[in-house]
Amino acid sequence: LDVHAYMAERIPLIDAGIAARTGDCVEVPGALTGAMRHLLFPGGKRLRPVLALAAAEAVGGNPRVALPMAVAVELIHTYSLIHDDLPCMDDDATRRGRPTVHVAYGEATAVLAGDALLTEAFAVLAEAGLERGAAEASVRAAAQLARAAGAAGLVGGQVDDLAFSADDPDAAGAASDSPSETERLASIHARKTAALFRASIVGGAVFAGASEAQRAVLDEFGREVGIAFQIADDLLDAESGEAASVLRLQGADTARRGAEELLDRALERLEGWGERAEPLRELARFAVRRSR
Ligand code: GRG
Repeated sequence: LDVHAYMAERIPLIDAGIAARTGDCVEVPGALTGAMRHLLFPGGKRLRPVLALAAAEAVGGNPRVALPMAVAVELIHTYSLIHDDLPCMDDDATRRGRPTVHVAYGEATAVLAGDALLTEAFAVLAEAGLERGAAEASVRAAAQLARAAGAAGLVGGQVDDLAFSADDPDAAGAASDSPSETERLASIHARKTAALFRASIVGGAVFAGASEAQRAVLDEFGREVGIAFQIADDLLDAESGEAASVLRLQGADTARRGAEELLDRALERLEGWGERAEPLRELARFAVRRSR
């Protein structure tokens, strides 16, 4: 399976789904719509939404049924990037070679565009439940996504990461029994990055009717692939001369080996899932071994 061809085939469906939720609308101020779409079109790799569709396939479903999950997760991912770039966070002027949202639209509109994308993600899931009679899947997917995005997931991971990057153990709530630096970073990766991978994959499969056992396997698979992806991302940052938190704790070779071990473990979990899980396996390999 050619993973690039697979992605090229699926991304137009995802893009159409995102465009349908973020188009011009008389009730929405034009500048807000522009700010919401700024990082969505052109977008990034669309890795999380493609994973959602592949997870639906892996449990025998039509990938299209997972489209609400794919759209919701990309909206959340995009909101997190907009807020991460803000002056009060990473203070980045460019992302993917273009001005960040606050540079293009002003800080207040960037904050509000993030808020609107976060809210819209849950509207997508709730409405999918109403429109398709997929109420249970929609509630289950929304619950997982809310946990992944909230205080115990993305937001909490970001809080701890800001403290970690500032190297301020007190701000991270360090106590005499505080975890080692390695555990601290692993926990940040698990919440800041892997939680959203888990939600994409489990949520996509949920819309295709995944069983409890399948959901449990995919949850672990998503966790391992998500952490390995983050390590690989840190290594790519380091190669391009940026600060990489993982390299504060271990050498690049050790980190690379760790990512490969996580990937192997994740792939082993899908042994016996057959040909229909091949896109999910290939996407996992791509996430961890890509060159950018
Ligand atoms: C939640 C308030 C709040 C702020 C945002 C989690 C987070 C906090 C920001 C995300 C920024 C970041 C560097 C997260 C780590 C995960 C990561 C490497 C994201 C980049 O993902 P890609 O490579 O991005 O999939 P593209 O550009 O392809 O969409």
